[in-house]
Amino acid sequence: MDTAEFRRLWDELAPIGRRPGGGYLRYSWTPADLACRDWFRAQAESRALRYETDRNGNLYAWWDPEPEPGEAAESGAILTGSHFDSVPHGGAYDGPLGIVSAFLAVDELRAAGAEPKRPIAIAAFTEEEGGRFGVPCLGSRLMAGVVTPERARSLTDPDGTTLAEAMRAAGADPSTLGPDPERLASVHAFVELHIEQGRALDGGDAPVGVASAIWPHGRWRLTFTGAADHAGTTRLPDRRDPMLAFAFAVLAARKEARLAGGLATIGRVEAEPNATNAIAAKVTAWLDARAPDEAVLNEILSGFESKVSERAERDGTGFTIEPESETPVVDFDADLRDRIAELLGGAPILPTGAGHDAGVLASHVPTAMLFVRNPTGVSHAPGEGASDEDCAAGVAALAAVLRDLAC
Ligand code: HGY
Ligand code: MN
Ligand code: MN
Repeated sequence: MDTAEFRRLWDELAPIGRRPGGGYLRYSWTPADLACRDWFRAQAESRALRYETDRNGNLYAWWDPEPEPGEAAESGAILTGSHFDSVPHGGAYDGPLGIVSAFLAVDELRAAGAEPKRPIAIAAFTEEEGGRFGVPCLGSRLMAGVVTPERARSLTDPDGTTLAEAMRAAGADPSTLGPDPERLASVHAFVELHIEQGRALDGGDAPVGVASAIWPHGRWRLTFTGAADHAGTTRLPDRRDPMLAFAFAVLAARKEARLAGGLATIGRVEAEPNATNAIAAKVTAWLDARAPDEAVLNEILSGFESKVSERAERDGTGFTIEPESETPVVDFDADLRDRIAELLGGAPILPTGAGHDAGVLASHVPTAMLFVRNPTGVSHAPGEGASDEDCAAGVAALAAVLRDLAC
């Protein structure tokens, strides 16, 4: 795969959803998402790949085998692909790199005259980031039955629009949402290529690594409640200001994570009434916590919850913490992992703290991930990137894996 071919296809998709500052706003079921879906369909159809949308709004481009007369195709599809949606003002590569690379890998296999013995499908999963409706990997979790269609339909975005309303406004039908066991059963293996979200590969010789595991992680909604009042006339002792426990919580999250050896982030907050000259009535924030194992994650959460509860009580304010999504540790299929690492000439094997649809599907089908070197490690931010050379190497690696598994 030469870099010019990668760059040509990459530049076709790159403008969709890009903001003037360089970050991306590709929220599911918005015009940017619909433009990505149109792009996906055009890529599928221009390659005579069978285009399909499943009951949960995930997309597929199928390269179906054409067995010789009297022969039968092997059962079980090899799925690859990733997601289009981004975090607010996220980077260009998180998600789309796996989809663009999959189309180019199919091109490379065809150029080499390869023919699939089993179906190959390129997938684009919806709402992987949870950037609009708050639950990550929603498309794959619905397919796997991990999230109920009722809960999904009622999820709301920051404007209060439900997923069902957003889908209908986009011309999609939310009544079909639900588990798709037959589809899962039809998958022989899933291999997701993704930009590395970290710097483990940087400085090494290998442009592509293979995932071993995804750290256990989750996101929790924090609600701090107090008494709205006048900023200029309410004595300090008379205040029940929820901002105090919120501010304490941000620092407590960091301290508990540091002491326990994990990660904790509070990067999203909403204050009501959000007025300069009024004491807040309510503060809502979200905790993202991750750790190398469940014990450390639980240690962070229990320390955080007890200390913040104590502070809120002292301030005469309310505090609740509710899980929005929790992902147990994911260990990718060891045989598939080792087979791919060997195929790629002894590619480095590394864990990640980032969640992926591959992490959801790993409980149902043999699953692997390829990571393309990210020289800065930056992700979920406009500075995310990888060199065209490494992206082309990722395409070649994915093509080799698809050939090994399907042709
Ligand atoms: O947030 C994550 O871990 C992933 O990038 N969606
Ligand atoms: Mn992401
Ligand atoms: Mn991603």
